[in-house]
Amino acid sequence: MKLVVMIPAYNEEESIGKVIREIPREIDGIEDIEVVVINDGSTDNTEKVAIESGAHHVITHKRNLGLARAFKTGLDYALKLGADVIVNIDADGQYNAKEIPKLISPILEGEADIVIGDRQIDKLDHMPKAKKIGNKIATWVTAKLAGIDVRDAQSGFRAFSRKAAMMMNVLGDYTYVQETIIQAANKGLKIEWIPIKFRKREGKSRLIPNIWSYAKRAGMTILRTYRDYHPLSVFLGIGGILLLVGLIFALRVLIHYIQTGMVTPYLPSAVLAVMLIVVGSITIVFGLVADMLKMQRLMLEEVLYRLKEMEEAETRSKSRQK
Ligand SMILES: Nc1nc2c(ncn2[C@@H]2O[C@H](COP(=O)(O)OP(=O)(O)OP(=O)(O)O)[C@@H](O)[C@H]2O)c(=O)[nH]1
Ligand SMILES: [Mg+2]
Repeated sequence: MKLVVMIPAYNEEESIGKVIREIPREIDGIEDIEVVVINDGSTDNTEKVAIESGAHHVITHKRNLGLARAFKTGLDYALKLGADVIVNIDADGQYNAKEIPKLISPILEGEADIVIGDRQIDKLDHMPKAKKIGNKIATWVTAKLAGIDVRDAQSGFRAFSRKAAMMMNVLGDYTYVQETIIQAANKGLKIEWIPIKFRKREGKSRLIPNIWSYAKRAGMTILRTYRDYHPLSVFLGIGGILLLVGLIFALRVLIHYIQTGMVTPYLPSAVLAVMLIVVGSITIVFGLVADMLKMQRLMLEEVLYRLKEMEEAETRSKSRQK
């Protein structure tokens, strides 16, 4: 069994060394452990410190592409290395890598495809109140959209089985955390939650300049992901509401017409009714087309999965021949 620990990092020279040093070098059931740092266009010494601290691979984006893209780079790279289990941990030192054996245990036991560390934010003294509320709302929305039990959607300490990692197609460019949960739920993967420690952040957050910009950008990714998996209900919902409101206006005009034989005083309502009915109907038709596109997407994802499997089998047979 091979474990790859991946660490996306953006200007984390202060903390990345400790994170790497905390990674256990021997774990029961694992023969090989490799550490991959994805240095996302850092302008400090993150790369140098990572190498000096014992990272086996440092992949550098020439410029800052964002956490989600760095996560995708790391996942692809870990799969190319032939990982059986992949752990993602942040570079800011808030998670304790010594908890990796506990995190990967359900995957090694074959009980889960993905394991996510639950920071139990209710119990955290060092997290500001506003951030706690934001975290709770985002977790609740993710749970509703994914339709599964979600304890802490924003946690960056996670383990993936090879199969789960191959199934992830991260499309957002800001954060991957909620998107991967919604995808996993839709693909029928089993997610398990394990309570973990979460330390106070030393230094400023790289990802969250303020809570509103985070909410806006993460919210967009969450909604997009949901739309991609449930286009029919999204467009049918929006179109249905427009159509219903349009019909109510139309009814008002019709009743007046039956009573008086005139439409004129209600002309604005009549125009609005027609507009709403037309836009609502188009939205519903659009939903049907989007549903067909979803089928294409699912098929493409299946093809992508098989391609990754083939690539992986090739890597394994090459490394056996060496
Ligand atoms: N690759 C990459 N990583 C980033 C970027 N921004 C943040 N990160 C990394 O993502 C991890 C989480 O970022 P943080 O800034 O700690 O955000 P957070 O943990 O959600 O929020 P805090 O509670 O403020 O720490 C850290 O390892 C960062 O180095 C980025 O633009 N690119
Ligand atoms: Mg952090």
